[in-house]
Amino acid sequence: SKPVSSVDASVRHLFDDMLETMYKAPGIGLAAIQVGVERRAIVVDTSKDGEERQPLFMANPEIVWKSEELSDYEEGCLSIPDYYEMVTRPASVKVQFLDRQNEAQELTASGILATVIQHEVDHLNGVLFIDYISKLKRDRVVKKFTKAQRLGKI
Ligand code: GNR
Ligand code: NI
Repeated sequence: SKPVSSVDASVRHLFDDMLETMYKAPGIGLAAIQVGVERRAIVVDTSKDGEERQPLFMANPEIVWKSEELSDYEEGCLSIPDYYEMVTRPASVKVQFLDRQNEAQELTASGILATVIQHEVDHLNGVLFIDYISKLKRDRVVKKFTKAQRLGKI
């Protein structure tokens, strides 16, 4: 995905569309490429059901630091429906980005937020969580979706 030159009204509109799609899914993160837009924009909200929503809007997110400590999460992806697998990633990351107001921000995240930010930044670079699992498991998933597509089920 290509960098956003600046967060203007059109990017804010994209953010709003993405947030609506993410909440509707429902999901806790979404990258623009998942809605067919090749821009470096992601939205994330890891707040729990019933709690106040805490959307994060990030343009040109860049992970500038990763902890040595690792953590395992069972990941899923809206672009790979109904498939979940454990993935090991750095437990904490520092990310720099442009916010909704086009202001440079820096955030240090841990827990599920760190995992989701890494998952979304990967999408911008054409990387999916299944790229971290065994070849045997990945081949099985890719085969299943290739077949579904061939049969017109996707
Ligand atoms: O909704 C999502 N849940 C999730 C759970 C664990 C690790 C990553 C994610 S992101 C995913 C939504 C999605 O596919 N974003 O790209
Ligand atoms: Ni995903």
